[in-house]
Amino acid sequence: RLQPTHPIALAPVQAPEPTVDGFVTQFLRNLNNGRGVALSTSTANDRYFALAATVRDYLMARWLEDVRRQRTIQSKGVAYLSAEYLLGRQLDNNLLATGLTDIADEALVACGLDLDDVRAMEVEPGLGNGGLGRLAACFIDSLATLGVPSVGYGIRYEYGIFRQTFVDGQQVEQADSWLALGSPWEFPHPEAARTVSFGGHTETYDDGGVTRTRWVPAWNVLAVPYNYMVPGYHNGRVNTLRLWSAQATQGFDLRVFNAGDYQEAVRAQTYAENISKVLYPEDSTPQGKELRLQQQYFFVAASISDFVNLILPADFDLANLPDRVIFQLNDTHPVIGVPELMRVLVDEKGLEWDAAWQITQQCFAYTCHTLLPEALEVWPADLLGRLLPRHLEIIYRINDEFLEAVRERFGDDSERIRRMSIVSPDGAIRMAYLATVAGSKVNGVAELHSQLLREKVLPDFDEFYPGKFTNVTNGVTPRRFVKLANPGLSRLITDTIGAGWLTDLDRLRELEEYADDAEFRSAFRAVKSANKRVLARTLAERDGLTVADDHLLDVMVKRLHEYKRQTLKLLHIITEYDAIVSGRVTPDQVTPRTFVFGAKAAPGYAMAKRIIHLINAVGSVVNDDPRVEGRLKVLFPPNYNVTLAERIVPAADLSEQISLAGKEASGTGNMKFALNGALTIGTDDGANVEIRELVGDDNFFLFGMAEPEVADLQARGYHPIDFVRADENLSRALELISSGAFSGGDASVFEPVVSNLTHHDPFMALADYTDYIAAQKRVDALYADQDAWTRAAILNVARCGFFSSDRSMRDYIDRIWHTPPIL
Ligand code: CRA
Repeated sequence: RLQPTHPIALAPVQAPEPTVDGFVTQFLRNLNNGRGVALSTSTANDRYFALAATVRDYLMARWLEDVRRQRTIQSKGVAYLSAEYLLGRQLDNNLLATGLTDIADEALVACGLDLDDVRAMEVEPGLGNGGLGRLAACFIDSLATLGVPSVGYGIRYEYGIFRQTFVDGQQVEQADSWLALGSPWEFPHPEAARTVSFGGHTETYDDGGVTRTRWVPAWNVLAVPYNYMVPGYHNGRVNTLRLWSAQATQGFDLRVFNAGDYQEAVRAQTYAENISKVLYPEDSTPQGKELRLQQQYFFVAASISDFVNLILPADFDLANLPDRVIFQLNDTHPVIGVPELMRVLVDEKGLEWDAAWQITQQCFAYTCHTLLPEALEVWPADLLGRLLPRHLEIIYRINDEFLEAVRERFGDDSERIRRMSIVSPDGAIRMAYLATVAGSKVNGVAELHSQLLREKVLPDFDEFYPGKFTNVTNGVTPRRFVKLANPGLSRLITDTIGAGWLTDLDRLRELEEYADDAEFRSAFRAVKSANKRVLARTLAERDGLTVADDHLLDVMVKRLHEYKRQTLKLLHIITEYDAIVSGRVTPDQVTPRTFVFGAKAAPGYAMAKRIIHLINAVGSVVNDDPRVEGRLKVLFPPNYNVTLAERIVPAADLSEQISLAGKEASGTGNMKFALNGALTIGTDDGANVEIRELVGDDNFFLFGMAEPEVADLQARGYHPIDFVRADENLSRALELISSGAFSGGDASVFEPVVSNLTHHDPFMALADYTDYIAAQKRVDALYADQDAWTRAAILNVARCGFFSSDRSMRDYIDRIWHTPPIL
């Protein structure tokens, strides 16, 4: 092989000069050579692509070096397996990581361009539904910032989470064609494609005197990796996110095409490509669809093959696999990876079953993200057997051996065996149980959630596997959700306590003493006001909405779900409205509030969609009523996403975290708001509990039943109508809806919502209503004292450093992964 001799070829890859001149030169080069246009004829999209390419160029040398280093050091790394990554826009984040934001700004001005105009061209990759997907994005940011070798594996959906519009107040979904203009951040590597098989049957064969099993699949697809840079913050590190795209193995059939059957010629291609076509828009509830299982197996099989066959050196001894990798299962979606690794080790690499099982158990760990029993994935055995016959056999054997061990320990307790079996009585595969049996650790995502997971969802497993269960409370990246989203607050913090807090968020504690400093408080308030004006501008441009700048901004943004109780929030709004229009209070007795909602409903979730309709209906009545003018306003901008969150969160005064206790596993929006100086009104649920403990009861509006009380009421028998009778405000609010006051007199439109609440109310909104209204009165009282409010808001910021995803990652490393950073 020829050796390089040129000095440039011998030197490490060079980044362009980190100066305005260097940036301008590189930007124009990318515009000319990369886009094939001159500055004078370029479109906004050309300029966005050239800018992104320029940022990439600055990161490239570090990325190539990190990839090289991770391969040569061969230390243990994390392979994070997640069906979702809700990344948000990349440009600002990547600019921030390089520390070149100001230089880029100046460079563009020097080219006669405005960074904001170019920014606006970016379409966010919405490759996730909500909290779980956004969490994965925060985690890979923190792993890069901590310098931990890791790869995020997932799916490159051609269409991400749907774009939401409202037509007559009702949700209408549109395809999210985020790739329509291409993406400047991805690097396709078709030469590194993996083949993923499906269907067929299994057979035994004689392998030199040993009987072995093999899978004879019926069809294959190609998994083509697309790499994305995941830069650490100011540490010169760049990790990789690798998303798989499905392609047909042999493209279209030219023979059939020539014979004139065009559709048939591309059928295989279309079928294969459907696998990565679209994200399932379900949040917290699984979709038992064959295509979904195909998606799951597709990305997990490709990822395991990538790691085992391409990343590891060819002579690697697989007995040592646990020293090189931990596959983290982000909920049950990638759990099919467990039988897949067994299949690879036993069938492909020739290991003995027991040895393979030893290895597999050390190589996986499982994070559960829910408590809703209906949200735990279960696959019918016949579906699994049809699609992945070998995997079904492997699961049965794992289950047989597991149940044998249970019998050994507890005797032939058939009730217990039935409860613990990975295969349910009706023959379905319980993926959470499989993950628990196979995982070296199982964790919940907040203290309360982990406790309930052990005590209520998987108690038998907790008893059987002492020490397997642990907690890692979720976190959020302060780079995106404080520094980028809230530059004003970031500047104030740095001016007050100095730099360095963005990677050491506990340092926010140093702000505590300034809560009593009048000058700091007024600076803090000024930041909040400025953020409200930024939001007002955004909503005006984006949706034609107006935001008053003297209102308390009361925000509830999250997926639309009955357990999250958007209806409880609505009942509060209706109660306030009713109090004014019925003359029981005068408008000036009401704190002026703007209520902001953001929420997408799963397209098949009829009740959630009806609640969206109701929010819009209440909004238009309230907003059009001159009697409440200047006092109450309801805003529901459509298509809530990461980009909009970055505007809403820093502007909020009040954060609504009002799920029924015991239902929200953690929540992560709650953390973002508190870190940006909003006060929380919330139940004792998920991470709210930890937020309240940290910020203190005086700086948090707690209301509602705690989880044991919920369980108690459930056991005694819950009759929502009792609560309607007991609270006149509540019965009036419900009556207003039933009377058709928000549906032009047509009582039938929202009848299903009211009747569901008064007869079933599965998430006990009515039981918590009275206490919720009382807590809102405490909100009003504190808000009336701006100094006291601001003090509480500052203490929220100062005491929430714990919720950095850097801390979450350290906890995973210490308790589960044991993957030290490489320096
Ligand atoms: N829907 C939980 O409901 C949690 C996130 C991230 C969720 C949230 O309370 O903050 O996960 N669960 O841990 C989930 O997706 C499949 O379960 C969520 O995002």
